[in-house]
Amino acid sequence: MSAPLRIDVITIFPDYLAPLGLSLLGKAQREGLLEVQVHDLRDWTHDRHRTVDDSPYGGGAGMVMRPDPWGEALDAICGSRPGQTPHLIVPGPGGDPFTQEVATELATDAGWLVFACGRYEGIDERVYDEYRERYPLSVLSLGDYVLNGGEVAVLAMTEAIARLVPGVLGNEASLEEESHTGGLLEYPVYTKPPRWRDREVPPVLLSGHHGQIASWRHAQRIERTAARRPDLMQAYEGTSKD
Ligand code: JDK
Repeated sequence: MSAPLRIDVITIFPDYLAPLGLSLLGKAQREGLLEVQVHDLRDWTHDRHRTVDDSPYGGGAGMVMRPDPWGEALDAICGSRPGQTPHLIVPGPGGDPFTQEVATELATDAGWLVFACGRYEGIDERVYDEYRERYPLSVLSLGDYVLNGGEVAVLAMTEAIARLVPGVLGNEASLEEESHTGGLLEYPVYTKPPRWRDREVPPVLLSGHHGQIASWRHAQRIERTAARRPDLMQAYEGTSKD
């Protein structure tokens, strides 16, 4: 067995990350395929109120995370494994898009990921400047909407990355099939009963004609992609697969 994927998360809301211990990711941790450690940023403050934020220089609404607790936390955590280098990931609404391709790269290339969860209006820019010089650092966005902090983004990214680690999904055939998606949306799926509230399963799926089933599914994928994702459809037509 290969070395486990190691994930550290730094947050002011450690309880927010509790779901990482559930379901498939919890099982992967118990099986030693994955190691997740969640850290409270306030453990690296020194004042009575464990302050992590202050008002923005230059004015404006809201608060900004101070660089000093982040510096101490990142030095301690990123330096905790001699001879190993983490890939730092900071979720942010202005980051590069987090895509399946990025998930695959992070699951494959990096053995150690450190996620830094901002809150308020974000983290003092000097933290990015400092740690970009020391480690590979990616600012990544889940999508074009504004969350209240990085925690939900870390849950989504961690799930997308960890399920790509060999042995975590528990069904390598599903991943195999996923890697052949070829830029189209998925076909609809059905199971028993064959009639539910007067709604029939498409008869071709009950026919046993594997060739016809495959072409019906392909046609469904084209139809859905054209209707819902013109961006993907254009790219697909560009590849001249059809
Ligand atoms: C991390 C703090 C909240 C609120 C400023 C941004 C344009 C200016 C940050 N995909 C995605 N969406 N949201 C996040 C994310 C939000 C975060 C943090 C990740 C840390 N916040 C926040 C407001 C602003 N505002 C939109 C105008 C910045 C990731």
